[in-house]
Amino acid sequence: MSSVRDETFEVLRAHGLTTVFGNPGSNELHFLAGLPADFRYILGLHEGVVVGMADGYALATGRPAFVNLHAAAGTGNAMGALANAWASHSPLVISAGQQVRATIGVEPLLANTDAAQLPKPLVRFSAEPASASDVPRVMAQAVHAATSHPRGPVYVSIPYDDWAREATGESAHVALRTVSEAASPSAAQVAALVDRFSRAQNPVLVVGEDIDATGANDLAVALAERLRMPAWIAPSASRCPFPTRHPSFRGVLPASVRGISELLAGHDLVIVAGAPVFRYHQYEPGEYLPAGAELVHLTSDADEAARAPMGDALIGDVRAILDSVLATLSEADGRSMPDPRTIAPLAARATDGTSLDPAEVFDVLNECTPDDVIYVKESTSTTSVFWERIDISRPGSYFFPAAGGLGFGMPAAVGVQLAHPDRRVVAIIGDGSANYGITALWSAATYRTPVVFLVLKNGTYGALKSFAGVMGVPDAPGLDLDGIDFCALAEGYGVAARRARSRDELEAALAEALASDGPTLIEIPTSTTNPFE
Ligand code: TZD
Ligand code: CA
Repeated sequence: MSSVRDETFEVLRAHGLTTVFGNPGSNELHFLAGLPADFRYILGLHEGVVVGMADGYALATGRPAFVNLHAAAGTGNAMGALANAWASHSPLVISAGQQVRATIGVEPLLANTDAAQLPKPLVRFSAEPASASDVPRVMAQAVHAATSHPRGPVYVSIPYDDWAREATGESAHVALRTVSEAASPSAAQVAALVDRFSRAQNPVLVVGEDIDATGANDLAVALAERLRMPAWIAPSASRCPFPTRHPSFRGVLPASVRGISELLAGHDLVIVAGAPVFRYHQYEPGEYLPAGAELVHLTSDADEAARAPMGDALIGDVRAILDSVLATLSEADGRSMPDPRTIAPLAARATDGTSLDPAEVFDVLNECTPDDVIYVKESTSTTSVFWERIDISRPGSYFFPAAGGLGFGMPAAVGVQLAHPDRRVVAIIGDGSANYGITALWSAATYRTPVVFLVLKNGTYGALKSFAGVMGVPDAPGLDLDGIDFCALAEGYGVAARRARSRDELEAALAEALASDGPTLIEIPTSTTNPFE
């Protein structure tokens, strides 16, 4: 007779969920003890790191990732990471241990009181099964909820005395069933889009993370070329859905209402594909759209469609919609391709040999990293200069925290590297951001994931200083963090470390790091840049 635990493993196996990202406690030991040989456990030393690694893994594979957290305290530690996973539609199947069923009511140590409520509203589904025998089915329900569009994290709390209980023996049905989707647009919807796109005199394309997530990057390029229009990445970009050296590419839109309408002035049609409309940040009110412009929004997320303040939305598989439109859309007559951007040569600056300009760091990366490098970035003040300079042309090559929650970068880099052992991951991390996920270094060392961690050390929360200027509040305390030795921290966690104060030192350190089969941290003293310039 099989146990609830055996049948739950069958469900996880059926969905390829044999990697467990976790941090254990007494409630989880019954589940983990004697983990089947076809499963592997990836330990993170803090739950934000556990979920960040799983997020990177899910984003890079395009498949669900399985997480095992410790009850309420562990789930609480993971909430910041869940905010990012929610915004990036990451299919994370999160399980959490719970105290023995009969004791939860009297709240013993490490009971998860009102467990299903705890992770809301950052999960698409949350439950504690009503009985032990229902655990395998609820786990399957969670997987299907996580992977159906718009996809996202889900949560299941399991009392630890459930695992050894006798199963119903009916879980085979649960493990074997599939749930698939058919979200192609109708012929009439495609014809309406084609008509609208063809009538536009001066259209512009805005593409978002779901273009990259569905591998529709080539279709976005084809659409831009067909209509000979400029292309922007939607604000607060968490992925790179458009090749940055394509003649149509203009950059990432600013994350403010006024900033966007000013930049898009003169366009009569804004075509947004695979992004919310829009993920704003700084509050700069104004007109949502420039005068005379209409907006068409293509999205797989019904909530995104519903909450947008302007435009006509079509909900469906964005890749399928673009494919159908391109099948009949004619070339734009009488328009030529936009001129490519010019990338300014490095501003001549007196280098005193003690720090590097972030622009120069990105130029070195363009030169020294392999063509299929994957960047994971969490350095907030360097966003504008990064998008100006970096050369990214392949899908799945860039990840940034989708909700802006710091602590994603270092762990996600480890998860992405685990997902793609054949590609190299370079993590570009601010000296502020590094501290939220620093224990990811231990996981990188332990599982020998050869991530190259670049810590850009400007000694401040640089972006916040710039924000303080924009907001007219210049004297906030707590914006400086001098005196952290990241090389010592890296070595403490078992990661090789170098310091690079000049272009030559950086090139040498990068070459050495890329030749190694283990992780390396390179600390780079950098000058401060303003993301609003
Ligand atoms: N805490 C969390 C979890 N997420 C946040 N986004 C913040 C705090 C606030 N915050 C930002 O939005 S940017 C930033 C903070 C603290 C500064 C990050 O500093 P850094 O990067 O050194 O990583 P820069 O390039 O110096 O800005
Ligand atoms: Ca900094």
